[in-house]
Amino acid sequence: MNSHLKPFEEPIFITRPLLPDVAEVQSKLEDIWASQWLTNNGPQHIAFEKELGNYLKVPHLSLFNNGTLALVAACQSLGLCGEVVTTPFTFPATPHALTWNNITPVFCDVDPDTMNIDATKIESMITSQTTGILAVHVFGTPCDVINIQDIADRHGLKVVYDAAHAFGVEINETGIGNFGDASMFSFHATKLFHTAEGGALTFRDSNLKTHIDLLKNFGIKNEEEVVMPGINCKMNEIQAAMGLVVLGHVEDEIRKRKVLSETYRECLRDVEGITLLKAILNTEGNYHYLAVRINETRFGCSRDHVYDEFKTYNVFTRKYFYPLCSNYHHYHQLPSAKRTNLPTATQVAQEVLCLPLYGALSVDDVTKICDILLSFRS
Ligand code: T4K
Repeated sequence: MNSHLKPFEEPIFITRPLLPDVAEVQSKLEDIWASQWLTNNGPQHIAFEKELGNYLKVPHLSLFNNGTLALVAACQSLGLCGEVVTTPFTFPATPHALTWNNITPVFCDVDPDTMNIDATKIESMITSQTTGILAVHVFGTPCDVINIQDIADRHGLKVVYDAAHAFGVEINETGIGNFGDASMFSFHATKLFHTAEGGALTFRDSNLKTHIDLLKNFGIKNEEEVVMPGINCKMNEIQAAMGLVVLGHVEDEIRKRKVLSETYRECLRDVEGITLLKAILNTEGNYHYLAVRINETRFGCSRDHVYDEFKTYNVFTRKYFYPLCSNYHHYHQLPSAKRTNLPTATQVAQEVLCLPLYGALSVDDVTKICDILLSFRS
């Protein structure tokens, strides 16, 4: 430990939830109590669905109790089956959503700059069994949506985006939820915008909204008709009320994170062996994560050493997403999971570290985190 740098007195986590004044939530809870309506498309749900659709600039949106089940429902509603091409550099929910639909994930390598699925390699992974592409906007950086759609159109495939990290991201002022056949957003407590737990699907096709709204409520059309074997993954009134409150503060949170992200960039810009994600042209980012790549040889120590050493300073970074999903024991036998098929993803997963980023941090905190990081160089 460097004698000039003292550990933080309180732990600094990778993130902390955006928590507005509890009085604001209390007031919404009083409305819920007065209505005696706790779930099943109540007034909070109706209001939140509308406000969120406007915020995300999407024509159709359906709320869910979490992002994972939203993804499972999207794959099922679009009729995906057989094989779906996806990325190994993601949270387990992405390939698991395929497995829960009896679909085989086919892992495609990633782009070294964006860490998203490499659109130039997708076609080589397509077989006669392929029905779709499930891509992830990792850390909020948009995928190559134009080329992915082009490949899908030429091969008759559906496109689903896991947009869990991409809340509020826009490409040329178009909400990211307008691309592909459906996009999933996660509103977990660790997300930039949250409803404690929760999620949403967005899509352009209004028929899909009708189908998905039935699917998430057991397939119940009315008191006497059940039209499909649906499931229960509805968002309840308390989650929706939380969403309405938090939505009013999310712009402020993004502004704060932007300042902190710029501080990180300023401090780490010219450091040998540290690479920050590049800004993408015509894209409005959301400053959700601060991911760096650490090249062991050039920086002087490994990502894992940095991760361990940070703990001694009470700083808890995360190795999102190590190990690769393709290395999980239930996927590693798949032909596409071979390391030789995934050289870039394998390297990225060894090098990426997410540093703490949330609105309640101060610029001084971030400067100190960077000083600590730089002190690890040998
Ligand atoms: N697709 C992608 C690409 C995703 O990243 C995710 C979720 C999903 C799909 C699935 O969406 P959901 O079904 O969850 O809606 C966290 C989250 O649990 C997970 O939602 C998220 N991705 C993932 C990236 O991060 P962990 O295992 O890192 O969470 P945990 O509990 O270790 O929390 C991290 C830190 O956050 C804690 O050390 C402290 C802080 N924290 C956490 C919670 C839960 C708080 O301060 N308060 C809290 O309430 O997975």
